[in-house]
Amino acid sequence: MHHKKIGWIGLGNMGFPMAKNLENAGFPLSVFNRTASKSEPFTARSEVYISAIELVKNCDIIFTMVSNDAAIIDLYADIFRLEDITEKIFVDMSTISKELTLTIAQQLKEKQARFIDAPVAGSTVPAKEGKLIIMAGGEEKDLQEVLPYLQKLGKSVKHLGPVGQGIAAKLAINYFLSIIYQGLAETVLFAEQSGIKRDDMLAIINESASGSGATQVKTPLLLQQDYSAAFALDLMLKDINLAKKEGVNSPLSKVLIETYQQAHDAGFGKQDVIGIINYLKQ
Ligand code: NA7
Repeated sequence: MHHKKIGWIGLGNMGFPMAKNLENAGFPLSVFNRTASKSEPFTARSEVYISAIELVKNCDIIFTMVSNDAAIIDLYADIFRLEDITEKIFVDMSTISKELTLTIAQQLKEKQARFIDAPVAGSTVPAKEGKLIIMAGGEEKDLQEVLPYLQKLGKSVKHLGPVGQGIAAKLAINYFLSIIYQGLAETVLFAEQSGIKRDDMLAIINESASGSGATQVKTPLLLQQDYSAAFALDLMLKDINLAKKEGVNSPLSKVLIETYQQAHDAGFGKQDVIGIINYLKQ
């Protein structure tokens, strides 16, 4: 049987552990990252490329997990220079705009290539454990071809419709998360203002119906005051702005955009998203 050659572009906080899971599963893997040093831990078992274009040439299925629209635009500017990409499947797992998703998919189609948007819910811990939730948009037969790989990255893969619908679902779930994180930070600060210790309040939240996986994940960070990014505040700001672009126009959305933007402007953008608390308590 012909083994498909799998390419992975983007070895950031999310892409690195995800690519490692594919490597550990034994798939023939090729990797590329703009900053070459991040590819170093792959040299023993995978093929490391120093150009995205060379990787794409040599692979059948190409995953991308990069920051934002600008990164995807850069990468595809290179990829579209390739003469023949017929039948290749491109799977973008980044969170980018729906508009760009549809544009890239269309341009690939014109070159007889295929596209799936497959952004994820879950940050670095579920990424390491292969327990992400994957929201996919695209043709069913294309999704079937990439399913064996997606199943090594996630605990569930949901096919939500044509290209763009994965991103649509992702923007909705992250909108909810942005509410939870700002709500959690505001609640903890309110309780502290009334003399309730942070660890007591977090224990109450997590034992109560208001607790969730999201509050539990951020609890140790809030207690240890460790704000190194599992999911950077700037990435959340990007996602709420993408949701706005997609038409979210609720009362809360306006407040969220304003608060996360101000937290970014005040210099908290590189912290974890729960670092919103540091902005709010100023
Ligand atoms: P990170 O940890 O900020 O990683 C971003 C990755 O994107 C990293 O590999 C970057 O390469 C890469 N990148 C950024 N800009 C470019 C350009 N212009 N060209 C090529 N590669 C680029 O983000 P996460 O892993 O947390 O998140 C990834 C996505 O999942 C994001 O959409 C989230 O919202 C969800 P570098 O190492 O900086 O050279």
